[in-house]
Amino acid sequence: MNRRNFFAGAATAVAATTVSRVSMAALPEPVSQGSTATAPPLVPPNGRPYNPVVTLNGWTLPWRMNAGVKEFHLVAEPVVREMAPGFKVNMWGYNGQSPGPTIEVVEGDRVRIFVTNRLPEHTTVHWHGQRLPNGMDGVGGITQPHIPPGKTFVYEFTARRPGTFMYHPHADEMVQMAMGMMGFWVTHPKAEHPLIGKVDRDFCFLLGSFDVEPGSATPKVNTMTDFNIWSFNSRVFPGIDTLNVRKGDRVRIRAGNLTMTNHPIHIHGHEFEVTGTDGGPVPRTARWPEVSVDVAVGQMRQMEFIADEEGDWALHCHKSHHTMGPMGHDVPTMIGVDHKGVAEKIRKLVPDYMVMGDKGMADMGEMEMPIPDNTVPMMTGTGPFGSAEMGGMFTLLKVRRDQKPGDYRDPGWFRHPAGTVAREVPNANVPPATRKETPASPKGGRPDATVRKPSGHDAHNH
Ligand SMILES: [Cu+2]
Repeated sequence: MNRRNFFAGAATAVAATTVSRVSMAALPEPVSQGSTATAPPLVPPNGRPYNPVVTLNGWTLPWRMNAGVKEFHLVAEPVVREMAPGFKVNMWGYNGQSPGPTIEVVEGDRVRIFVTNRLPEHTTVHWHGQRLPNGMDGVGGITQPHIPPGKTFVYEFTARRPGTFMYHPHADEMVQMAMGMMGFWVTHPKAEHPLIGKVDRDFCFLLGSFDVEPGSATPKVNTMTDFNIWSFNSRVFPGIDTLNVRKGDRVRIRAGNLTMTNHPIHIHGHEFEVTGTDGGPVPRTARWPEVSVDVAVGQMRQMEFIADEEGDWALHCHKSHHTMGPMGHDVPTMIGVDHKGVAEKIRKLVPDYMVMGDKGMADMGEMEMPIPDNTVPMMTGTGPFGSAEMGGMFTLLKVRRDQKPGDYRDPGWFRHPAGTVAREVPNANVPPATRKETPASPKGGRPDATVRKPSGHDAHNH
C-alpha cells in the first residue's frame, strides 16, 4: 500500500450504504466501508480532541454531533470480507465489514448509537466492559427486546470510564460471532490521566476465528472449538497489514479476544508492559515486563513499549497452529517416513498426489501445492530471504529510524546493516541425521544416561 492509495483509498471507500435515505431521514447517514486497507487515524473533526487509534485493516466510524450528543449509526448486515487477497468469506458484520468499525469517543461523552438490523434474524449489541444503564447493556430478552430484521433501535449512554472495549451481539451469539459480528470501542481520557500515557502510535485489532472449509465461502456456525482460520481483524497473514512505526516511538497495541480460545500474543525484539485491560488502566506498581501476553476469551489487553530496535519484528499468536492457514488440519505426521516408490504408485491412481512432510513441513511453505479455490495455503508468505511458512495470526512490527511521525506507510523490507544477519558457516557440512543412526532406547531415556527413578512418588504422575 503506497501513501497515495492509503489516503485516497480511505477517502473514497467511505460511501453511503444502500439503506434507504428516506426511511433513515432522521438518523445519521449510515457510512459503509468497502476497503480492507488500514484507514489512517480519524482526527476528530468536532467534539473534544483526542489522539485517535489506528485499526489494523479497519477504520473508525464517523459520527455527527446533535445538540452535544455524539450520534453513530451501526448497520448489522451480511458482508463479504476479503480475509487475504483472493480469499473472500461471506460474513455478518457492521457497515460493510467484519469486524465492524471502531467507535472512538471521549470520557464523559454522551453517546447515541442507532443500530439498524439488516440481518435475516434478530440481533442486539452488547457494549462489552462499559458502565451504563442496565437497559442499554444489549442482552437480548433480558435487558431489551431483540432488534427484529428491518428495525432500528437506539442505545444511549455516557461513556463514563476511559479505556478499551468491544461490542458484539448478545443474541444467537454463537452463530453471530462465528459469522464475524464484533467491533472495537475506545474511550479516550478527557484530560491527562495518571495511568493512561501519551503514545505516538496506537494500534488496535480483534482476534477472530472462523471455520471455513477450504473451497467454500461461508463459515460453519455450529463449530465450538475446532476452528481452522485464525485472524487479526478478520484478516490472515499475509493479508494483515504491518504495524509501521518510527524508531523511538512509544507504541500501544490493543488486542481483544472474541474467539473461543486463548491467544498468547508475542512480540519479537522488545519487552512491553500491559498497561490496561477491559477493566481499566493497570496501576503502575502492578505492571511487569513481558514479551508474550495471554489474551483469554472475552478479554482485552493493552501492550505498551518503546520501539527502539530497528527491524522487521514478528508479532503473532504463539500457538503455532494459529499461525497456519486452513490446510493445517488432518495432515498426518510423516516425519521419518520414507515415501520412495509409494508416491509414484499412488500418483498413477491420484495424479495430484504429493508427499507431504517427510522431512518436516517446511517445504510446504515453498511448494506450489494445488489448493481449492477461495482459501489460503497452510503456510505461505515470502520475505526477503524466502518463504515465511506462516499464516493466520501473524504480522510484523516494522521499526524504522526514518519513518516520519504520523506516517503509517509500509517502509518495505528492513535493510540489515552489514554483518548483522545469521549466516552460513563455510566448510562445515554434515548430512542430516537418518533414523538408522539414532540409537534405540528401550526405556525412553538416552542409552548412555543413567536413569534414576524418582523415589517417593509415581513416576507416571507428570
Ligand atoms: Cu492464537
